[in-house]
Amino acid sequence: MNTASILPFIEPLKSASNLVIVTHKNPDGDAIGSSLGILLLLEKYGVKAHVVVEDELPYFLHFLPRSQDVIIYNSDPRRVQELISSASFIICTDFSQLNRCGKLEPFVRQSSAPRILFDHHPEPDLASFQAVYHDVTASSTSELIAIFASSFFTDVPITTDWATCIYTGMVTDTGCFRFSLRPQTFQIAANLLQSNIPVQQIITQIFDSYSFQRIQLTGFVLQNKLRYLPEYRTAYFSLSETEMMPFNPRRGDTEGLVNHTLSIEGVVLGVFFNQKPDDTIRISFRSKGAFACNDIASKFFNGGGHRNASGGQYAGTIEEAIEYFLKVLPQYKDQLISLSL
Ligand SMILES: [Mn+2]
Repeated sequence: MNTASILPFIEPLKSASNLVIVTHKNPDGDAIGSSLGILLLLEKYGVKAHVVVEDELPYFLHFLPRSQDVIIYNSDPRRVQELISSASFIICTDFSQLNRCGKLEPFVRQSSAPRILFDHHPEPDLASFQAVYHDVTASSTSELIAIFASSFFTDVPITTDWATCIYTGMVTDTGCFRFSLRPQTFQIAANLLQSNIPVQQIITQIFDSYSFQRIQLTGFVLQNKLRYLPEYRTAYFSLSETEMMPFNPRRGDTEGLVNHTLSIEGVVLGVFFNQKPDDTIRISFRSKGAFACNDIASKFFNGGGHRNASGGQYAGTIEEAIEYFLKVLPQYKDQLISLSL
């Protein structure tokens, strides 16, 4: 793990004022969990800090302590802009490229405050940060925050709220401790459990809080939209705005849908093409084992991410996006077919 660059910032962080924590747009449990984790940690030292993000939190993260204090750019752009421009430090969490913070990117770039990155995505843009606390083998950014806290911030007690945020991030990014695991992940999780966190509530909120319509949407996808290509060990589906409308989707309702593709025996690659309200096509990739779906995302769909979970985009129609994907797929046939699971 690369930690050396952060050492000169440890003490200044503890006495910082007007610190801003920025995470990626369309935030998930790790983005918010790790951001609130840093917030709660630094507040112990009297640091005045704010978490800012482009768009609103999905409903299932509203249970997180202090989530109501996250400031949403789309609701209050001027406030977020002011906070960033007057920040003495900018902490970035859970993304490796600054464009992942969306509309906040220009303000973050304009600021003269030192930028510190906490992240576990491959290939961080080192040139955009003064310090980087990064480990691609960590299950989540939240796991990294836990290590960071236990390395440098041991003079303050662990609180239940803090542990709840960190555990939520870890549970999210590991799919409830199914992947991206290493021994340390469980050691940290075990420590968090000792802090009296509401484990059952966290699991219920993250994994078992779907609306009835979301379950019906899942049924529609599996019955009518899922395509299976056994010769490529690939399954994919698409959803247009029009198709989703009858299910009255809430923000976050398509989250995790793509994982159903991998439930099919032998499937190595799963893809979800999703038309967004702004007409762009967002594409989610999931893969099993050594097959690196982020290679497809970064080479062909202007995206990236983790080896087994990544995303990209396509400018055009859903049909064109699928056609393009199907044209690219044969390049990966040998890899997909030869992979042992
Ligand atoms: Mn993450």
